[in-house]
Amino acid sequence: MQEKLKQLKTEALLALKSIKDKAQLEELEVRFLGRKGGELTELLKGLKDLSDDAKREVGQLANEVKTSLEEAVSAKKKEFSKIEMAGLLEKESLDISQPALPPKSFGHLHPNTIIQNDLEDFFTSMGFMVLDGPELESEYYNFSALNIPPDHPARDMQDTFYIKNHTDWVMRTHTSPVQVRAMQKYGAPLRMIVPGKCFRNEATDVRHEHTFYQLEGVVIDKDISFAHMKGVLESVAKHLYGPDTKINMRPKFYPFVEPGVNLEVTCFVCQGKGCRLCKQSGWLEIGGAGMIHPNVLRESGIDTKVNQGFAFGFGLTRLVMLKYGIEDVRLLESGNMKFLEQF
Ligand code: FA5
Repeated sequence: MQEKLKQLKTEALLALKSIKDKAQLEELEVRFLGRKGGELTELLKGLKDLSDDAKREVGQLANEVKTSLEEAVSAKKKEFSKIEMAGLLEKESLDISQPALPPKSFGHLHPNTIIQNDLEDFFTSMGFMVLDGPELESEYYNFSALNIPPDHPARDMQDTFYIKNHTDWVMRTHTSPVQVRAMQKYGAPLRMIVPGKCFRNEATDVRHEHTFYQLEGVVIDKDISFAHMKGVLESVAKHLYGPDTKINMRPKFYPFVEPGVNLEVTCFVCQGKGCRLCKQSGWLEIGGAGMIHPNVLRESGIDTKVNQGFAFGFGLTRLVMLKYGIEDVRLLESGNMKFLEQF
């Protein structure tokens, strides 16, 4: 039996040498050391027929064989684990010199942003600063400083979102409050524009959104006249819509300018002949403008004896609609990818 044990050990160790993977190792473990039917277990069943002395001797040898086989199997297991880990690490390794994969799709600018960027470039080329102002505005800057005192009916022209428990705060209804902020900060002379988001409590339709963009502009200097204003507004219209575009200015009341005008451009659908979109007028409204009211200049710290100026407020959203022939303003803020992917 001792011979058989030694032979089993030699055979098992030899077989272990040619093992190539974990599965083969498991098979081998079951074959030699398995509790049920393993070769060593089977061999040891013969122990019971031996004398006590022989049992002791053979038992000791059997233990040695079992221990050395178990150690050899466990060493092989560790070897395989190391190889497996190295393989995993190799798979996970990061080659930072490898060129990046090409992106599957590109994002792009929103049409509002395209026109805003374009107009910022256009105005900076004429020496205008580009400014920003708060969207949550004080009631003072949104109305009072613009010559619209509390309880004045002119406040009804722009229905507002007030802030709960802060009745002196509003979501700004136009970009005009930044006129006053800019004059107070920079004084005269001044040339600036403010593109930005505005909010109104509107019954929304194809032309009116609760959230939309305007682009405000102010010019203050000595001897600034209505003619300068007309020149700037006309050059914007021609820049955006082509050299044949004409502008029309109709008198309109805005409390912060005098005189004030409603600014229109040639309808892009009928080229001025009259159609459904322009309500047969041949013109489409794009904003308001006028010579800044002396009350607003004084409130902003401008010396009205020396300086005067004009202001304009384009509906930037409207400019975008006209540029791209968008018939429903609500599409612009809808997040509708089918619509946005066209730009
Ligand atoms: C104003 O907001 C004045 N602050 C403009 C101004 C500035 C006049 C400086 C004089 C001097 P009005 O409410 O008309 O004016 O709006 C100007 C433009 O914003 C409109 O012509 C229109 O193009 C756009 N607009 C107004 N309300 C909405 C709306 N709900 N949705 C989309 N565009 C709008």
